[in-house]
Amino acid sequence: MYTQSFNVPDGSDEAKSAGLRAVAKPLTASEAALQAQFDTRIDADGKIEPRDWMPEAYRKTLVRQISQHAHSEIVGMLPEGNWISRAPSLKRKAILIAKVQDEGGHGLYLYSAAETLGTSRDQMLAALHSGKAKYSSIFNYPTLNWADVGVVGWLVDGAAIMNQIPLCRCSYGPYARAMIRVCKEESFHQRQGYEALLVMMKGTAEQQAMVQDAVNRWWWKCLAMFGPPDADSPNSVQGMRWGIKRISNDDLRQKFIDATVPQAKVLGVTLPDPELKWNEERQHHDHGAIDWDEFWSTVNGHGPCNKERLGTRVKAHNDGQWVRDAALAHARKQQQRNLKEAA
Ligand code: FAQ
Repeated sequence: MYTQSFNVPDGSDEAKSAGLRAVAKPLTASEAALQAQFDTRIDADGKIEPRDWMPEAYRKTLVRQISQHAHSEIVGMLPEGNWISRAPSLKRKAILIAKVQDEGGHGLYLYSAAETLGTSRDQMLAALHSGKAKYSSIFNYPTLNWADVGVVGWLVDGAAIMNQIPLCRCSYGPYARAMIRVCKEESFHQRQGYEALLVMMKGTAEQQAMVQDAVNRWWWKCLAMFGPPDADSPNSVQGMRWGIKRISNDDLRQKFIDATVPQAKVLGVTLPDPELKWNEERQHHDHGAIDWDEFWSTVNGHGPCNKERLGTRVKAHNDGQWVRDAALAHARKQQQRNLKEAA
């Protein structure tokens, strides 16, 4: 359904002409040479690998974005996980278990990608658990009924794919490679959600109303997932100059809207925006205003489920301490046995 090409224009020329460099003032001549090498590789659309020299700000930006992304996948397991025990059939239950498990896997690839930048998983988790690190705003809203599970698949995973396909071309190799598999799996997630909704829309008037109600509650939140408008996005220009982000927040949001409108039509639901209409001149849909105050309030910890989500994650981490202790004890024993055998 989402076939966004891997080689869409990335707008980086704009950033280049703005004269942005990876680091403003290299400290030494050898650093300046390394910086020049790095810039040349970025300009040539090459990949940066873990052992390559990179500016500290590039490393920091990647750790910030990749760890936030990992946290989003892990916290993102919770709204749908809540419905595994209440799925309406064995088939739906099996699909949902597989999906939620995939999200856990995505979190783990992404933590591993971030670890290659020299930040430990413990550090990243500590930042999440203390509320210092961000995760996607979308997972602070509740899934009230089964239609919400379908809508999360259709719209939340749909928005995630739109955002993540360009990340397959990210300049940092481990992140780009992780995203290829993540995107393939997200595509299955999006389709299963859409298919579940198609079935409900062929059902009773009550089921149809449930789908419409869920779309009404999730639509605007999904548009905010792409991040603040470009003019208010402090990280975008540099992120695009470095080839980490390839398409801006607003452009991705527009692509998502344009792709979703025909899908809503096939499904038979109305997207809850009276200002949503095709603009012949722009060849895009115009849309109404997003409530950025609500977005920031949610990002800053005051959404409907922030406390519950973080509390659940911290509890799961603490409850799992014995597993980590046991694994470490086993590894130590194994190591001692190997040493004894080698002696
Ligand atoms: N929520 O300057 P920008 C998924 C923050 S995974 C919370 O534009 P940037 C799979 C941003 O971090 C969904 N915070 O930042 C799934 C920054 O704060 P900071 C997650 C947000 O990095 C599906 C500040 O606002 N996907 O859904 C949000 O250039 C179903 C200023 O923003 C990713 O993480 C937000 N929505 O662009 C799982 C993809 N938006 O860090 C389960 C990778 C912005 O300076 C079920 N990430 N902020 O303190 C990205 O592409 C980028 O980081 C953006 C933000 C586009 C999210």
